[in-house]
Amino acid sequence: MAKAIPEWFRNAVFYEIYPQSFRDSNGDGIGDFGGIIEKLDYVKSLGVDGIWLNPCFDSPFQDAGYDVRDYRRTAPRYGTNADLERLIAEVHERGMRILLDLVPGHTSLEHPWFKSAVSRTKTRYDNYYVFTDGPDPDQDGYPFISGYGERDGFYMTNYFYSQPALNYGFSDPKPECPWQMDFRDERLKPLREEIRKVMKFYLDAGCDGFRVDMAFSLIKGKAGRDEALKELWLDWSSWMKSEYPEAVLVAEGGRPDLAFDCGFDSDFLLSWGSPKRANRAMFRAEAYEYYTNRLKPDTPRSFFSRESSGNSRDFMDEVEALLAHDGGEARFSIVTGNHDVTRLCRNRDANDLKVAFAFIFTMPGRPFLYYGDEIGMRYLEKAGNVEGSYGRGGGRSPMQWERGNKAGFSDADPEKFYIMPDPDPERPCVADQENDRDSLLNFTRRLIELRHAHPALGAEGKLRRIVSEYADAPLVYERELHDERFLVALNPAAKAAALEIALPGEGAPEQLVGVGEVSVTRKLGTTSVAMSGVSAGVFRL
Ligand code: ISL
Ligand code: CA
Repeated sequence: MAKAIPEWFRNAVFYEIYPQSFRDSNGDGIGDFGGIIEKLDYVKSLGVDGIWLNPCFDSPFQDAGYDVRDYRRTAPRYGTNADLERLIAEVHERGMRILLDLVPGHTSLEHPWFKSAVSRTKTRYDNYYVFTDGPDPDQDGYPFISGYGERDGFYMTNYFYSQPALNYGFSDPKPECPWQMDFRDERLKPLREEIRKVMKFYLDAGCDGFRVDMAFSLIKGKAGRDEALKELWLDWSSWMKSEYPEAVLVAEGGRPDLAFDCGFDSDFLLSWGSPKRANRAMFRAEAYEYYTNRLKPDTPRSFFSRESSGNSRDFMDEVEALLAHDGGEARFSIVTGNHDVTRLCRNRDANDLKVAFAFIFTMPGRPFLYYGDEIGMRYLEKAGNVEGSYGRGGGRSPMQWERGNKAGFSDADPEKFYIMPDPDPERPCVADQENDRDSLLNFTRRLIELRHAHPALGAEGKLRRIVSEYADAPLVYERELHDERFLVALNPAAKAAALEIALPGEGAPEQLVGVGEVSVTRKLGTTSVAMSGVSAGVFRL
């Protein structure tokens, strides 16, 4: 069974920092630990409780660091291990927490384990990766790379060709494929132990847990795979929870129900995890264009769009099912975006974003804010491929702190920046938005502040759906905890909306935050909600 969530995590809000793009402190054009430290007061000013830092480990950077060469050493371009410890200490000094990115599914080709495993000689690392027993034609549909290294066999990849899959075994090994080892095979234990020690290494260095990359990719197979994953993850998670009761694990799994059973404290509600992913995608903030671009043309678009032809019902159905599964603990995370998807800002202006944020920050769970989304940073279509970003580079551009061609990101010549900055001189920046009461930045701060001031609006408040069934109508829900009740009304569509809802009580409730015009009037047992196009309101009942 899953262990309880630590107290600090109960109502936590996170900020995702992509280290190479946040702030460069030594003028080489690449963000670093020192740069993040310089900006921690800003991060704190957002009101967030924790940071998720993307991989910062030694790597040949063929997938921006998701190809680890040495789990125990930070990438020199970000700083030393001691610098990381200093960052952790500075985060703690400000009363925040920090999650590192654990990548247990694969390493880079340059990891010593792989170099040893792929060599001609037999070594203790031979079973660390999935290799065929020779130039075996029966690869059982798995992705293998042939013709690399001296070993008489092919290696399985987990993502790019440069990310060989670590071997946690198969849930349903096939006798005709002897290279498929049973996930309980004793010979696989040393790798599990190594990864446990990597977690211990960083927990001892002070980090507060991990975001776990591709958490459910570890065990291969079809039949019985979920059960095998539970066994694997409960082993690690229960060890972690008993040794480090304050630490948390957040899965990148897209399946919060499975993640709960595995002992994770949360999982991202990602578009790709769900059997109904089209539904998630058309509603979710995170990735809808990314997916709709690949879906059939008649697929409904995101609910959060001005034509608002998507509906919110399927997503809310799924959220309710998840809440039922985890007993109301809401072990899922809705994100504004991440380093893999198009930025939410694409095809939306600041008001559209405010409506979407009003949703994300008043829903159950533990939301994650992707760096730069709080100022509406744009998705750069022309970013090109940088360190294996391929289609994803547009959302990884340098953080825009101030005006000017360097944007306060670095002292280096912008030509030397790690990745292309937004070329538009009118691009949004922190400095401008700090001074504007109505900016997206200050709106985001108010939402996060409200969430903390009123736990009913936060992770574990009860969610009661009032309206979610229409394709082009508002989404209205109530949040409640102890003696506090709030009404949230969202109308992302361009056209105004008016509806009557069943909500006991009299008088006009107090509006705490909003965008556009939303009025709620209650008379003789009927509540009328009138909303302008592109509007949102949070009301105290
Ligand atoms: O990147 C995606 C789409 O372009 C996602 O579907 C991605 O495959 C999925 O989110 C897994 O991503 C994670 O592992 C990858 C790494 O490249 C991603 O950056 C990371 O978030 C391999 O480690
Ligand atoms: Ca630097």
